[in-house]
Amino acid sequence: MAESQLASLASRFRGCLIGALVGDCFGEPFEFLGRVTLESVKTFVHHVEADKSKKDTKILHYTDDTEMRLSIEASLLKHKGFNAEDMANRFAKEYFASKIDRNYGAHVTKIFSDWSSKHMEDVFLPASQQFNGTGSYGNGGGMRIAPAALFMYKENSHKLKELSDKITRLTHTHKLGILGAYLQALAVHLALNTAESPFPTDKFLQELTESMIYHEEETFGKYSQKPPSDSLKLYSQKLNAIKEFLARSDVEKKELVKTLGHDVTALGSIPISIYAFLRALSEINGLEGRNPYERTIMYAISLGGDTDTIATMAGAIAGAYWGEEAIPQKWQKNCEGLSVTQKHADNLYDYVKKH
Ligand code: AR6
Ligand code: MG
Repeated sequence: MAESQLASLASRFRGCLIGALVGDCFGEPFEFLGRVTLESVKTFVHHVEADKSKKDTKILHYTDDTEMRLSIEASLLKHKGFNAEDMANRFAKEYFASKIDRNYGAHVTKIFSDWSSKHMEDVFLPASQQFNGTGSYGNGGGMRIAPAALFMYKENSHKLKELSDKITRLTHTHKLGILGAYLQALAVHLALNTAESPFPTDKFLQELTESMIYHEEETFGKYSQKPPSDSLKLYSQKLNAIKEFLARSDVEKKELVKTLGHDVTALGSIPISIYAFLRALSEINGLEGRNPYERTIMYAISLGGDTDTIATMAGAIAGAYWGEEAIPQKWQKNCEGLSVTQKHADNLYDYVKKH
């Protein structure tokens, strides 16, 4: 696909969800490995792209990021909107039914047990009791939120936030967990709605930053919860740092990770995912001949840390802009869950077209 040619909306719906799936499956083998380099990611990708007849080419499994995303899609489609009990049931059912270790966050599974073992009058209660009542600020809200942006394609950002917040609060009630999921949802929503080429980076960052400043003031002015200690405590500050990094050509991985993070927290992973998408709009040394979607995934994984989740979030944004055609067939075919992901993307597209 020529980089200047924009994909159709149907292709972008597929691109977003398949883009997220591939990021999760490709990122999983690298999750919290001590030393991840661009070279090791390239070796892995070459292996995936090698002839399938080779015995050692295995299907790549998805993790909790995708398992929960699929439940959100199925629930939104079934109920034509948010239904808390149904979504919670699906989250728990998939977790307990899975024969594969999907590598869930250490605390979130307690919520699934609470839903299953107690008669829950209020499905939001167990999440609010996590971490001594402060709630989780893990990146579990952001990792799975892309379908909310598709579902709200025609709606404004306030409606998107309402849906994103409800979905996130089922498991994450800390303000940073909720705000981070919304930031990721908004990034996907803006990418999906961007009809300009080349991609308008400054406008995109400005819209994200303005929205974060607005909601951060609203949130931290009203509530007593304080952000965890970190050098940059707010999403808007990290978005400003992204702008500065993009203006420079000499940014080392160490500096990026120190400033933006690459861990399991929402604040420590959603900004670097957005950065990976934006950085990959331009050529990257060592990734010559790769298209911007491929660059996004390979570069995101090379940043290390929580690689499956960072690559899934970056991949959802990239796929929503570049469309399905930008994702190599060989990459797609090696991922578990491709056909259900395609079906959900098509059904969400049909739903949005009719409503
Ligand atoms: N205080 C201290 N630590 C916290 C807090 C808090 N309030 N909130 C989160 N953490 P969890 P998730 C830390 O269990 O967000 C998978 O690998 C704590 O170390 O709510 O759904 C996925 O692929 C906690 O164990 O789950 C994602 O990468 C961790 O954040 C990630 O895990 C995760 O929070 C998603 O995890
Ligand atoms: Mg992860």
